[in-house]
Amino acid sequence: MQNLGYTRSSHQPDHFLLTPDTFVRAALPGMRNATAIVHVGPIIRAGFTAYTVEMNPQSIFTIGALQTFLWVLDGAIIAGATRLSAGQYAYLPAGASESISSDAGARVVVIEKPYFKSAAVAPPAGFTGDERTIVPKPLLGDEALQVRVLLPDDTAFDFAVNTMTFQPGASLPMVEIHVMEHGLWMLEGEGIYRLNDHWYPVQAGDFIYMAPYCPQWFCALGKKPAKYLLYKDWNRHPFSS
Ligand code: UGY
Ligand code: MN
Repeated sequence: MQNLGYTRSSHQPDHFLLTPDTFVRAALPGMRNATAIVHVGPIIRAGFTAYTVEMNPQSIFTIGALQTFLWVLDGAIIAGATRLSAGQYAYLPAGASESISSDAGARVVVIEKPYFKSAAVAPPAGFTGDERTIVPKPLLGDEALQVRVLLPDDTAFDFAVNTMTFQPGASLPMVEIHVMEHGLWMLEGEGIYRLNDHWYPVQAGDFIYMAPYCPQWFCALGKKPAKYLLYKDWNRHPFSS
């Protein structure tokens, strides 16, 4: 499968777009019969790791050394006593070691981040959730752009994970430039992502990393909604690092 050296993937100093044709799979320590596609991590000075684990019914891996967020892309996983399927998710605090298996195969997003304590609040406890139970909120009053906030709006959490759903033609209301970094999984649909001075066609299956202060803007194209899962660091003073 070669395409004369062409790919939509692009690696720039303050962002990258990774498309599935360039994904490279390798097991991480502790994984059995599973592989990981590591999208981003501390090697490029990101403050978090983001990877997708591909599982079959014999797969098992352990998470929880760092605080961890899991999102099931498809299939189903078993985390402790809980079965989670597509659109369901889990938050684990640092040290809550958990074995993840799958009875039917799955693809699961894993986000890990060192927890930055705040003197004002106790660290959060672990929990599981289901995106379908989250009431969406229009972004700045735009009904065509709905945000679902997956972690509680609580300063105990030092990061946020949201889904954002854009009707065709809907866009971010401004070019954002901010201190937070992002990891982004395109879940559905397609559109144009502006990252710094590049405009990329993007679609479901793509991953995007945005470094702090990377100019960013998105507009959904096509005939059905575009949706992405978005990580950002949050709720901490800039000296917390
Ligand atoms: O929350 C955010 O920073 C979000 N609006 N950014 C984005 O979608 N690129
Ligand atoms: Mn943003």
